[in-house]
Amino acid sequence: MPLPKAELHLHIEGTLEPELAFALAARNGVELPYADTEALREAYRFEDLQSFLNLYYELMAVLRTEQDFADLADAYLARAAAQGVRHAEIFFDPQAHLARGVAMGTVVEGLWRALGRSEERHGVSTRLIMCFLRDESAESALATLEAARPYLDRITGVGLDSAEVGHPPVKFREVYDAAAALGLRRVAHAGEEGPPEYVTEALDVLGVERVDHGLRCMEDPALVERLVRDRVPLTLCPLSNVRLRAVDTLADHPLPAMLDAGLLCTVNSDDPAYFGGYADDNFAAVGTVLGLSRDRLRELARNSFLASFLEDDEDRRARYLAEVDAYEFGDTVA
Ligand code: ES4
Ligand code: ZN
Repeated sequence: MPLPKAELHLHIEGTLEPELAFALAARNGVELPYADTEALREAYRFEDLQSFLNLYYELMAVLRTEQDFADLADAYLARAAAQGVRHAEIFFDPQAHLARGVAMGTVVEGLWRALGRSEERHGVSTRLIMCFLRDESAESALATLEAARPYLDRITGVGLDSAEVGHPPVKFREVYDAAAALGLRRVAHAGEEGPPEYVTEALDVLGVERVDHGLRCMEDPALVERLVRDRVPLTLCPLSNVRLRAVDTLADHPLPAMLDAGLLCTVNSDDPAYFGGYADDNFAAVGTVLGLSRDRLRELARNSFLASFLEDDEDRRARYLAEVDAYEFGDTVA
């Protein structure tokens, strides 16, 4: 039985496994430029974030109907449950779908078909976080928030993703102000490929409560001190960092140093279909390769619930934390 955990950095479009991609392509009459799932998997060799994003956006062409989004989310939730995930805060990228003529309602209602049944079916509670694509314009982000208005009862917060360098957080000041005024929680990717200044800007200008990745904060000791003092959670994604070459190898990952520094780190899977592992695969990898102790792994699991947006359900958070505390590790983990 895997350690109970919350997943806080997960792009639902990044859970599209090759088998489901081909099944949906056939169902929707969409041609994929790959002969079969094996040929597609061959394309999963990335140089950097952009080379991954090119494939990520290309494969989304198979997602067309509400049922497609429901099937995608349900497949993820089943896998997540098997990996010990009790609570998932799930990103989606509406602009990538709107641009292909797929309406906001199709995406949100489709995802909700799976999320609404997730507790009963998989024992996983969920939240939805709508991301803006930072390589699109600020006006497009504002229009996306406007398009989401009828669905805001299903959306907990907003995030910021896609190509980071050259698209600083300040570009999205207005839409984050508008999101805050609507009562939405705020997170943003920062310091994945971009500099530590983007992390500072996401905090100061966008008012984010959590930083997605935040890896490069380690280059700025004053920033680390601030993140520790203010208990700002970071949603790290170790296997993603290896595949997108943010670190040379997993053994070089700064997670142990970040924990030693007192940062509130969490471990997540980002785009698990592309990066070689779901939530517990990431935990297992950092446990073995980085030699994290059982206490450290338990701390990471506790952090995931502490950092989750469960303020509207503190009883549930307390139950999850009690489960982490009561967890007994098997013999296979160091
Ligand atoms: C993403 Cl790993 C990562 N970084 C930024 N944007 C993304 N969208 C999907 N995965
Ligand atoms: Zn991400």
